[in-house]
Amino acid sequence: METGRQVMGKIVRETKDRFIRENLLSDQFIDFVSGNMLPFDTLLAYYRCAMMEIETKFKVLNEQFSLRYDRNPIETIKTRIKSMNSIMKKIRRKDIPLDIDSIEKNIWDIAGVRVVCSFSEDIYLLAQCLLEQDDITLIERKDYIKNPKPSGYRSLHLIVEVPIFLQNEKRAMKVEVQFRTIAMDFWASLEHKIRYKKNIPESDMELLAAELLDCADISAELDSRMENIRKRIEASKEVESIVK
Ligand code: 0O2
Repeated sequence: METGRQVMGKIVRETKDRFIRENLLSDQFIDFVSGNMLPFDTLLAYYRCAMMEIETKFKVLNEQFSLRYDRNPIETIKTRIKSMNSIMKKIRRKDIPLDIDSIEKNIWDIAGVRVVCSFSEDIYLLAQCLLEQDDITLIERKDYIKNPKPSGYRSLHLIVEVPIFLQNEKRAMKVEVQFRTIAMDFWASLEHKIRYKKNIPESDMELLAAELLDCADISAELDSRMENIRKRIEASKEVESIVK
């Protein structure tokens, strides 16, 4: 004799199974995977190349800054290719056709480069240096530093196109570049982890969101105070060099 709990568990399992069969394993999805694996892998390889191009550009800029100003504006550079799972979720959310051309045309963050800087000013300087390069085309700019998201999220997002040179062709590929300070990155990483915790009761969510927003304000304040300290040190260095 099954208990009520076991019956409920069985219903949940069956519903989940049915959902996967009907949604994720639809004929359309299976056709897409079996017919497009090679072109899809090729597309991902192109995105990896584009990501490397952008990463190299930032490494070069960092080198040049360290020679010229005796400091590195970039703390870390992280790169990632969007997982198949996230790409599929985005296709569903944006309700776009399930084919390679449509993925390339509509999903702009398959290749992602995150540049973590020491100060907010460095973010704008590096963004400008990147955009001034003659092989870079700006597609979209979202400034969540000047206009933070309601969650408190701050970061400068650029979607750029960069050419990659293949054996017989030149191809322009889109890359999403996210610029953050260490404080912005610290907040976003923790907020992301907390947001995806599945066992937080709905009743606690509102309170947590308010708390996270407060933490975002504190991190913005910290960024601005650190930037002021740097400016003061630099100003005093200038005075010293004039006096000498
Ligand atoms: P992942 O794994 O980081 O790629 P769009 O891409 O235009 O369809 P949207 O939401 O308008 O969708 O893009 P937007 O605002 O430029 O933000 C996309 C990315 O920014 C997210 O990627 C996150 O990396 C980051 N982000 C945006 N808002 C938040 C936030 O409130 N908190 C945190 N921690 N990160 C945020 P994905 O696709 O979610 O995932």
